[in-house]
Parts: sequence; structure tokens; C-alpha cells
Amino acid sequence: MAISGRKSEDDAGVTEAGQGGLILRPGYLDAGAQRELLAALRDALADAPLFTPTMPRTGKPFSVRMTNLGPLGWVSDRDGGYRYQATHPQTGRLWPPMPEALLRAWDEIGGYAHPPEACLVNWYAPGTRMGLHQDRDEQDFDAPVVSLSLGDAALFRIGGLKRSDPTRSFRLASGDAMALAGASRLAFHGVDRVIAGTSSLLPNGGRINLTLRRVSRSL
Ligand code: MD3
Ligand code: FE
Repeated sequence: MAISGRKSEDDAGVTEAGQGGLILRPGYLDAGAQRELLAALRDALADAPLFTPTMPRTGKPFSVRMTNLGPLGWVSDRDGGYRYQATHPQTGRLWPPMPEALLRAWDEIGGYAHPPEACLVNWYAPGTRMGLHQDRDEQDFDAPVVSLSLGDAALFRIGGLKRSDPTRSFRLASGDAMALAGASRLAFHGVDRVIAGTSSLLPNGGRINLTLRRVSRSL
């Protein structure tokens, strides 16, 4: 497809004033672009299968399963903790490349001069949650984080720089894109729940979130 996934220009991005740097683009990927991205992901997952990260020290498994695309991938296990590395923890192979549609989303929504280095693929089986956390394993907090959602909608929650700051929540639906920059980059956030039956993209339900990140500092 030529310019896949671009809806018309008039569904302009929503910028949250009170939450500096949060940009929401509902319906960024149309149905065809969602299917194309899913097909590319299926190929990538055949090479870099989903794995279950475990918590540093305790070894408690995450409820979300993950894999990565691009030069670096985010991993976690009991002994090594949270980190980025170039290889899949189980296969030892390099992560597959990011599909073109993701690089385009990074440019269009993130608008950052340097390319993304990691695309974390989160797989939420129906009923899975992700607790409130900050993303701070990167060196470059000036770069935005760009997220794309596929499949069932999620109730996403975001607060401030302290865990105790007030939060608000909204739905992220299949095809929605979001960028977090500036003050939002280090905001606490999480996924309260996945809302079954809200998308027919994935035949058995569930949700995929793709998070594009810059890891290294580029001066
Ligand atoms: C807000 N993923 O992988 S994506 C994560 O839906 C993560 O899978 C969620 O939080 C998910 O770390 C949320 C949107 C997102 C990504 C990074 C952020 C929101 C963010 C970083 C800072 C603030
Ligand atoms: Fe996060």
C-alpha cells in the first residue's frame, strides 16, 4: 500500500494541555493498515517468539508477554534486571527489523530527529493488566515514546511524575497512536484492563501494543 494507515488530515491529533507532551491520534491506522501491520508482526513473531519476562530479584513472571523489533530490545529477568539488549533472550538471535509502517509512525507522530532503536511488542491476553510504572531504562528522555495499539481496546491510565499524583484514564483502541514527550515522558502509566469484544482484528481477542523508543543518547 502506498501511504498505509494515514487517515485524512482532518482527524487532527489531540494534544492534552494539562498533560504536557501527550499526543493522541485516534484511528491513526485504518483497518487495512492494521491488518498489514499485524501480518508483518506475525512474520516477526515467527522469528522472535513472545517470551515472558520476569521481575528483577523476585523472578515473578510478568502477566504481559513480550518480544522486540529493531536493533535493541527491552528484556527483564531475575538476575539481569531491566535492560536493553540486541538479542532475544531465548533464541540468542538479533531482533527482527521494524516494519516500515512503524518507522513512518515514529516520524509522523514522534517527530524526532533520530530513529527509534527499540520496538517493544506487548501481548495482552484477555484479562491481562499492566501495573502503574515509569519507563526509565533509556538514556534519552528527550526522545518521545510512540505507541500503537492493535486488537481489543485497553483502559490506559496516566498520572504524573510521582506515583501518588492524580491519574486519569482513557481508552486506547485498535489503530490508535499515542506519543509521550516532554513532561509526559516520565509520567507513571499502566493498563487497567483490556476490554473484550471491542475489536475483531485478532480472532481470539486480546491486545497488542507496540512501543517505539529511542534508547541511546544521540548528541
Ligand atoms: C506513558 N505499555 O511497554 S503504551 C510499556 O499499552 C507500556 O502496553 C503500555 O507502558 C501498553 O512500558 C502503554 C503507551 C505508553 C508507552 C510509554 C510511556 C505510555 C507511556 C512512557 C511514558 C508515559
Ligand atoms: Fe510503560
